[in-house]
Amino acid sequence: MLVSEVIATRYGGGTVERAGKLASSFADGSRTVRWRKKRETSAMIETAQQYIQRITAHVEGKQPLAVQAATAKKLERLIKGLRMSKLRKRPAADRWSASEIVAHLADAEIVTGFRMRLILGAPGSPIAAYDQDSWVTSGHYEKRDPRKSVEQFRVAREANLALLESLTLEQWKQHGMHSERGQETIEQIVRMTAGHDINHLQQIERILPGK
Ligand code: NI
Repeated sequence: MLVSEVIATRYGGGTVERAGKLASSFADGSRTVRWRKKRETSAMIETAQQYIQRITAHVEGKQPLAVQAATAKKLERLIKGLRMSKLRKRPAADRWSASEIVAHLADAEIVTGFRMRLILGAPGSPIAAYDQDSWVTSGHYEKRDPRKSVEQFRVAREANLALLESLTLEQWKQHGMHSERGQETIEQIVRMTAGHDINHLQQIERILPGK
């Protein structure tokens, strides 16, 4: 059994309580998420701890590495055959389009890959948070080709999974200090990344019904 499979098995049970049904209504979030219900608008501030719980609840009972390995194909399937205009259409003025979501996933995978390498190279390193909404604007996500975003995601993900497979058990326990979430080990990052995948896959499914 590979080291990564040992870790995956360990995570199989899942210990985090379910965040509840409300969680599926969240679009996304690192610090602040906006919760929209019908046409009403209500803003909720989500703490770092609530974010961790909400995201990791998605992987409860699942193997994070298996989840991560399946995501690129799921994204490909979700956007397959759809016109660019549909993929770039926002469900509401302040909600991301499917194309923006896959651009976010593609960029987030680069961030995650960098963070894991940072931790492995110098355990205990500080990890800077980033403003994902600002990246949508500054990175011109509205101009991204969603198929290219999925390809970027797939390649970055494969590289990161290959790195994880090579790690020793001690390396899985190494951590960085996230500026908002505190100590985060490679194991936790892998688990959160898998939950983050599911969160956004579900979000895309809601935007593109019938897929
Ligand atoms: Ni996200």
